Amino acid sequence: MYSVEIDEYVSHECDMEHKYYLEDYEGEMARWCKGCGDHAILSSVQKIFRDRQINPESVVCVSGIGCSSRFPYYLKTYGFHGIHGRALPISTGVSIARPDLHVLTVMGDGDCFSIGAGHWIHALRYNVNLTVMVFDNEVYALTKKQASPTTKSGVSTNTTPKGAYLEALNPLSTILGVTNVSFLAQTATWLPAHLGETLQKAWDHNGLSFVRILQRCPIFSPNAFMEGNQVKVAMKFLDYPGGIPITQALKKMGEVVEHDFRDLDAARKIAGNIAVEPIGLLYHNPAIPTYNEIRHSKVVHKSLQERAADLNKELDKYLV
Ligand SMILES: Cc1ncc(C[n+]2csc(CCOP(=O)(O)OP(=O)(O)O)c2C)c(N)n1
Ligand code: SF4
Repeated sequence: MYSVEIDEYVSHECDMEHKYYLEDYEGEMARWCKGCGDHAILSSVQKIFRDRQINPESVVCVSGIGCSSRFPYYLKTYGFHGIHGRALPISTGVSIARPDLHVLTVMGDGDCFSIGAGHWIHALRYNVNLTVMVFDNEVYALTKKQASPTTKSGVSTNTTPKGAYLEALNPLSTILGVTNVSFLAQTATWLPAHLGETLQKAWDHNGLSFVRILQRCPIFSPNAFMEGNQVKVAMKFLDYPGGIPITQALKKMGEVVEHDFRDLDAARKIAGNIAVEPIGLLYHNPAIPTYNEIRHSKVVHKSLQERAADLNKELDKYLV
């Protein structure tokens, strides 16, 4: 009666090389639309976790609200589907309280650059220890096509039927203008190998690693980056030893420029030209202290007995 269960259990236990399989990171069945770039990001993260044998219980995935923010349902780790725009304060709390866990923050462009903009700037300045991914489809998708800060001017949406009036926000320039920024990379959902390499680099960074992912939404912003199935957005691949590898296949998809990711001024210059999307590592400075380190170095850690003595001293003040 019990033999099947025992056999399965034994075969898993004996495979010492792979303790965790892809299915160990698979949560609910993803309900994103067919062709949605979010699927590519999810499978990239799951593959990285499998290849690196990440313990699912050591990761907390925190999101806001949006199509992108359904990520924690589909990734089988600890998860927190938060409030629109508030993924970063929640992530900050988790990261400070539980430095032993790795926090993966997921937001959409509306979530991060609009309602969450205040948190975005300050989380960067605090350099909280987080891996942050923004899925940027240049529209509010979950609420069915309102203009977001990164919607290009002239693009028709439900809130701007005659075309968006304003020039789009440049998130890369904004990020590189914030004090203490320590990691910025950009990649795209239609470049799976580059996406995977970028996320691995971001994962390894101690501090806030910010990855803007240009994300296909074939339903509400099909023309943002593509024309049918062809990539139409102009791309500039950033190449440098120790950066994100630019393969021969990528070299055929756009111009390649050498960019030293340690040079903040050079990164700002590249980020300033959004007519051509830079793809790669824009900036990396691992020397900037994280807020976690600063915070924990300032806190005096007292023993249980010392804390009890302090409490008794306070209470003694109210004795009559
Ligand atoms: C406080 C608050 N304001 C507005 C909404 C409605 N709302 C839900 S998702 C969303 C925008 C989602 O767009 P984005 O963040 O770009 O993510 P996407 O769906 O494109 O992944 C909005 C405005 C909300 N849920 N809560
Ligand atoms: S509406 Fe767009 S972003 Fe949302 S699941 Fe569908 S394709 Fe993805």
